[in-house]
Amino acid sequence: MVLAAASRTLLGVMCLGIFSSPAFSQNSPKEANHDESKVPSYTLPDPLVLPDGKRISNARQWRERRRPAILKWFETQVYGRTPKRKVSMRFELRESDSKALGGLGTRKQVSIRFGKSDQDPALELLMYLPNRRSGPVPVFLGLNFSGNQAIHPDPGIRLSQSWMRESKDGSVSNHRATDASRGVAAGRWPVELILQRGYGLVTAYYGDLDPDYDDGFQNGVHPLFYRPGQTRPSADEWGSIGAWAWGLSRALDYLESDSDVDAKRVVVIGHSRLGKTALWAGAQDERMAIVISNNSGCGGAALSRRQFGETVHRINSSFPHWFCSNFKQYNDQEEKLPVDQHMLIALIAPRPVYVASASEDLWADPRGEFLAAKHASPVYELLGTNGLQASEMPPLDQSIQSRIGYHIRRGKHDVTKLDWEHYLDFADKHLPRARPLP
Ligand code: GTR
Repeated sequence: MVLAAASRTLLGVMCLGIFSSPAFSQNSPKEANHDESKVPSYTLPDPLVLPDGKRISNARQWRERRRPAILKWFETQVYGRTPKRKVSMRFELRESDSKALGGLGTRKQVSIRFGKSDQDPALELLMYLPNRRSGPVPVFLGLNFSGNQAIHPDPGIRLSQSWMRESKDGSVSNHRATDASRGVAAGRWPVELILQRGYGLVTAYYGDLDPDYDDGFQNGVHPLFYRPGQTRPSADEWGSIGAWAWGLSRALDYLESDSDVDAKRVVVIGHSRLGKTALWAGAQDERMAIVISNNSGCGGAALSRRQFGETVHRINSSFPHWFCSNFKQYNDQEEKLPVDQHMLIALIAPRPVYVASASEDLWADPRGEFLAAKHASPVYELLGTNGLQASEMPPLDQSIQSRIGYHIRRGKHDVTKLDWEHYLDFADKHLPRARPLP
């Protein structure tokens, strides 16, 4: 049984010499498997066992020995190291309206400008804060796929000026968003509901940080960090997911300076590739209070070793720029990965984390997402809280609200109102109490 097999310890793989002659798989990825009976038997690395076989038995050992080692594996083998160096950053309030959405909220738009020149990239934040508030508010913070103007038809939202993938419906023309894109993604962002529940929403277009195509990292924020003579990240340095996650941390830097926001109660959320990004951001940046992964799949919440739906080889072929180059060593060799994605979730411990799947989203391996959440739980328990309190996947649409939350929604790869309702309940339950509303 997978659960039993998965709880065994992987020894030997941690031995450093194992990658001395990496066998890169150059051929095209195998046909995707969507048949549970064809999932290979696999053994997961145990997050609580050191490479020398010693068991981690207290929070201090986790904190000082095991956690840094796991983080380092993800940095050097999966997403790539995020530069530690700081770049210059300026915050500019571009616009605000205290009577947005018929008076329900305040809209603010803030540019975070990186680097010294106006040609350098900027992250354009769109914020809605509930007007019914009694002090700094908790917020949901998430990147969006199609520009801020796509998340709501509110005509006050500034139209994104960043590069976007061409689209046939007229919402993008010459790689720039048009007015036709206003509100096209509104179904994924129930702004009014979020405000009515007492939370703010902060979002930004992910392409502001790094346009989502493989250009050898010549645009976006990567070049800001190149050493003299460097022209692209080295094999263990960040790819696009790393840059998007870095941007979430810079948004949080801004939020720490905004007295309308309670920066200790920021819930980071992302869907799909941006769900991978949210998990990686929350693993690295412990200021993020809660992390929510919506249908994040391969390289997100799903266990790589199951090879169900999208695989490491497939994702590295379709999106060669998302992860670090070292990750390609594991194409068709998932068993050689020193980590698996349950350990990414464990890096967030003991902070609350929520993993959500969708029943028709087999590409993202719902069961693999559930199992990763489950196998992160021993770390939560070691740290004195609960993990995912379920031994089997719950019925469709029902939410488990333990310290690791989980649901599998009926339907497709998407973010819906039902997902948000569960996330809002989760935030209500796990964030330190907000002040009562006036
Ligand atoms: C798919 C990709 C997934 C997921 C998704 C998305 O094409 O295979 O890993 O990230 O895109 O982000 O929409």
